[in-house]
Order: sequence, then structure tokens, then C-alpha cells
Amino acid sequence: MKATICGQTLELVEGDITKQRVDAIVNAANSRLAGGGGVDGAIHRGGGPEIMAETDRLHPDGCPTGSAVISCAGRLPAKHVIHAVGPVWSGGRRGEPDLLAGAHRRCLELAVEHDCRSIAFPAISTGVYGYPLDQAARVAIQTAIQFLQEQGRPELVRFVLFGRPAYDEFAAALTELAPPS
Ligand code: AR6
Repeated sequence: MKATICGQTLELVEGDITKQRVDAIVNAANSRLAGGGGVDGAIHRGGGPEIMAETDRLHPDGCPTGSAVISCAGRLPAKHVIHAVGPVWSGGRRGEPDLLAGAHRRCLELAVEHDCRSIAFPAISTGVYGYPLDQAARVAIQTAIQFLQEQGRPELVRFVLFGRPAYDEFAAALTELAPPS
């Protein structure tokens, strides 16, 4: 599914983030940038030790929740990995929506700062961190739409959803939130 926002493309696909041939892929990291399971495990396994070596060197203090940092992508087909730290879900009253939006916005800013024309996101915080998929989808899609409306870049924002239920939630959010073309 695709939408055009200010001439740029917002796209949803079902698939594996590590396989994406885009300028930057986003990792669902933790604030210590210590690696882990899920997307994080798949990215470090696929990209090799060069990614962690670079984040250890450039970001020894990690990354706060609600923000993101950029590194090389090692052996992955992307040029960069942007490590985003989403919030752990604890009921929704601890600023989770703002933190999740902030993490997405910082990824998009970093992509633009590094001349990335395309970026692919997983569904940040919706695995181990327990953020309800329907709510996370709305925050992620709304933040991407707003950024494209304000900045007119990057050319392609793709959400790569792991399995049909995640794809369907993002598709519902995009149908609801995309401005009529
Ligand atoms: N490609 C795309 N999406 C995937 C993939 C993949 N290869 N693998 C899983 N997903 P999670 P979080 C989906 O747990 O909730 C790590 O240990 C998955 O189905 O990866 O932000 C980190 O080190 C889910 O919908 O990230 C942190 O400690 C979504 O990606 C913590 O988990 C995110 O699931 C971060 O938790």
C-alpha cells in the first residue's frame, strides 16, 4: 500500500527490515545500544560486528529513549542503520506517544541530514517493549506524514511490517490519516 504525501512516497510492505535496499534502515534498539532480540538481533547478525564497533565508539553513552543515532550498516544492503529507542509501554500515561513520535522524527531528521533519499522503519516498540500495535501504528504514520508535509523529504518512507496483523494495523492507520490526494 502506498500514499503520496507532498510528492513523496509513504509505503507499507510486509517483510524483513534487514533485506531492504534503501539508504537507511531503522533499528528498534535499547538505550544502551547493547543489542538484543527481535529487529536488533536480526540487524546485528546480518550486518556483522562493524555496526556495534561503530556505535560503541561514537555513542558510548547510548541514546535516550525517544531519540536515535546513526551508524554504518556493515554487510547489510542499506548504507546506514539508524538506531531508534522507542519507549517501553507502561499503560500510555508515561509519555509513550510523545517518546515514540520523537524517535520516529529523529530518524527522519538524521536521514535527511545524511542525504538519505529512502528510509525503512520497523514497527518500533511493538515487540518486546509491548506498545499496542494499533496505537503505535497511528503514532508512526502520523509522525511520518507530518514530517513529509513539513520537510518534503525523504523521497521514500517505507514501513516494513513483520506479519499480516502488523501490516493490517498500519494499513488501517494510513487509510485513516493520509490526506486525500
Ligand atoms: N523485520 C521487521 N520487523 C521485525 C523483524 C524483522 N526482521 N523482527 C521482528 N520484527 P522488537 P521493540 C517486528 O522486539 O519492541 C530488542 O531486544 C516485531 O514483530 O524488535 O522496540 C532491543 O534490543 C515487532 O512488531 O523491538 C530492545 O531491548 C517489531 O518488529 C527491545 O528489543 C519490534 O519488535 C526493543 O523492543
